[in-house]
Amino acid sequence: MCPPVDGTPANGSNGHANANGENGAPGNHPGYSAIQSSHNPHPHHKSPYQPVGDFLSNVSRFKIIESTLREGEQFANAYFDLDAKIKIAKALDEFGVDYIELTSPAASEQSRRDCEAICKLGLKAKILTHVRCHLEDAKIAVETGVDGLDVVIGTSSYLREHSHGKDMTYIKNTALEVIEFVKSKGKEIRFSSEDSFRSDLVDLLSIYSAVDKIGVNRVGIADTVGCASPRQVYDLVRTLRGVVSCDIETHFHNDTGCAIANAYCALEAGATHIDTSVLGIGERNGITPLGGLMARMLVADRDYVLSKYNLKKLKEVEELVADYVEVNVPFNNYITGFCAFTHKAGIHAKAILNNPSTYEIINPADFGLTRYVHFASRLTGWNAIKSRADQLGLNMTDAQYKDCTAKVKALADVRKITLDDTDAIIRAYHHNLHNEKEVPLLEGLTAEEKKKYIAAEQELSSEKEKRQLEETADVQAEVPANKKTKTVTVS
Ligand code: HCA
Ligand code: CU
Repeated sequence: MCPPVDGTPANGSNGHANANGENGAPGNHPGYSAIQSSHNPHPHHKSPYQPVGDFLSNVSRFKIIESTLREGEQFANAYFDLDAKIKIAKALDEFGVDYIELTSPAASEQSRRDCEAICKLGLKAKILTHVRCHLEDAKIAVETGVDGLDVVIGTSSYLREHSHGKDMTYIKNTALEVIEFVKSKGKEIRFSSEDSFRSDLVDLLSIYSAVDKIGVNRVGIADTVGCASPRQVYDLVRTLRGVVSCDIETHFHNDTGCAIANAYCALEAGATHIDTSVLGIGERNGITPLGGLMARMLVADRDYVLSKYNLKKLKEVEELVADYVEVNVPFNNYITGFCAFTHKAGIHAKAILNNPSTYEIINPADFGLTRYVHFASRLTGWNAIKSRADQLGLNMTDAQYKDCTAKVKALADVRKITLDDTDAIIRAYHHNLHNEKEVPLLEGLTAEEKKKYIAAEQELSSEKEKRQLEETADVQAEVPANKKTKTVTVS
């Protein structure tokens, strides 16, 4: 089901950042202004984005295993002390993730203490810890109070030869031993193969089938090196779905940019659980990002996503983690990137002002965010200027808006202008319509800029431009003749 982009957006802060990545209030965002849609824009209609609803698909009932506190700890910049881990775990719990995965308690003494402390928080999310497929690690893990263990061992020839050096028989026997042990302690257990996509298919299916038979809760597929394409994912998960009856967890690295698409395809093929991390942080360039997955899944099944996850918390969780790992939220981040809901081209702005769903598949209001229209560029159209003038409480005729827009464009050809500049031009233009004593459209231009502006203005006043303006102008609302021909002096 396609998310209807209906309702007017909340007029709150939306994670916009300036070029330095600092958070900026919307009002400080040069060239942009928050807009409210004028009416309920989106009648519910059948959508081309509807998921393929075959019997295998779990697109409408997936679960999230949130691994910021495990995979995320492998991010180059990450260092989480206990206080940070508690804050992040609580924020993820409020967001509504199903599981929180923690670094192995066998990794260090502090990791073990952190694991115990988080288990004692009494969160709604189940707590997992991620351990090597070793009995000794499993013994430490079951004593920490976790709900379950995610165990993993490398199965590709690369890892068998160059990492742990064990053969498939050893791997299978160890897996069975660890699983029996963890089950005997009443804990949930998942068995996963590292580097699944470069492992031998027969090896994989045979070990998954063996662990399924002894009652493992989930098997895991991991694209450890980020090499898999969505089609390969679909094929492998679908094949596995035919071999095991337990749940299927999937873990996708993003080295080749497929982490979200792969997660989605895995669900279509019958996977049940997706590993994520906040902002995608993890080893190298990370894994499926929580926010990006939410964007994808909201479009696929809005009702399910809204019923389970507190999307309005996304920005807060991301900012928390971004602060701890000392990075900026990327400008083009899913949902929370500063331009994720900003519309610029005149044609887009016009349509968005009429009905946001023309150029938006996601309603920012679902995330407590606001859409923006860029009012200050050579691409700005007269509908945007009309809307901005409206916001400023200034009324003009359509012909006057068009003329004023031409002046904004001319100034934007001279230099980069901001929203404040646009506002100043609109105000001055409006003032000049009603007062004999004209004010300059824009203060503070350099001599060079003034020269360029006058030239641009003259070009605009050329016959061709005039004709275009007049053709589109509202005949009943002519720009006063004395105003049309005037070249406005700029101070
Ligand atoms: C790694 C391990 C892992 C494990 C994934 C899983 C991977 O850091 O190499 O447990 O399913 O990517 O293979 O994160
Ligand atoms: Cu990983």
